Amino acid sequence: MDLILVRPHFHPHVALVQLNRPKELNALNLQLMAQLRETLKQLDADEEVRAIVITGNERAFAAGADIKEMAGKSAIDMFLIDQFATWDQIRKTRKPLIAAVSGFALGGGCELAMTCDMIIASETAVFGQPEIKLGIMPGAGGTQRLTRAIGKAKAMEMVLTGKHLPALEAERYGLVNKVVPVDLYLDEAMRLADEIAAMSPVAVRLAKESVNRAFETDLDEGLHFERKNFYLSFASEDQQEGMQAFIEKRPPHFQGK
Ligand code: DAK
Repeated sequence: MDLILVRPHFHPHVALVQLNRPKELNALNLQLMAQLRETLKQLDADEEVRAIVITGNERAFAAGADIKEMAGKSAIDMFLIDQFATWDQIRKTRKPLIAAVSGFALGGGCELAMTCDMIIASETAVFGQPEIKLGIMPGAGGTQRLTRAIGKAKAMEMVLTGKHLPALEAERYGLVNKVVPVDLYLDEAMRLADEIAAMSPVAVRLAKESVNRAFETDLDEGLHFERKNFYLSFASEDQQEGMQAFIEKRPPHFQGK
């Protein structure tokens, strides 16, 4: 299997998805991407799952799309394969996605990490968009998401030279939420996922949608969207439970309703 799905016993509301082509540094071939798309679709529909962690292994999150698979392709082949549909579907996952990154997150690997909502990195993680060295350019959101995350000057340098960005710098520029020692990156990502999974799934979904809007619209429209989702959160049983639990000085038990 190019992908391993784990439902860890001690994290009842978190799913862990592991990219599993270690010999190829988790190069993202069509088969792996299709499996990822289907797995995320299934997890998105599973009421027990409230947050999803995507990881690779210590050496590589993913070293990019599979160059050997892409090398002989023509523009029309690429058009007909329509990998963008797969990437778009992954992007539309409604539950929170956390990338737990160690080692290489390059090209499509960096783009996949950035498609997630948050990134926890090990000290050994390196991010990069080296497509330019192959005579192409990023195609799965790299020029857009990297620029929004770290600003034009740094993004331009990375995209035009293929230069890597080490974890601590990535954290300083705001690409990464937190950098931890290599033996802790997965635990830290699972801890963050647990923390989110303890919240109201309805409120989390509405809030994720609203934060994402900040990147897609102007301020007026974003505020309008936020207000509609804010009102909607008052239609949930979780809102009643959250506020009642506060008043009764007890932890809330959110049902996602
Ligand atoms: N594809 C295929 N194989 C890869 C690979 C990749 N991206 N990266 C590494 N491998 C393979 C190597 O070929 C090698 O295989 P063997 O020779 O053992 O058979 C094995 O993994 C170990 O790699 P190395 O021997 O090279 O290991 P090193 O530690 O020496 O170097 C490295 C690690 C990560 C610096 C190096 O492997 C490297 O530079 N890899 C390529 C990085 C890269 O250029 N990535 C960007 C690829 S282009 C699209 C969406 C997305 C994309 C395109 C289209 N659509 C929606 C249409 C994305 C494009 C890309 O990502």
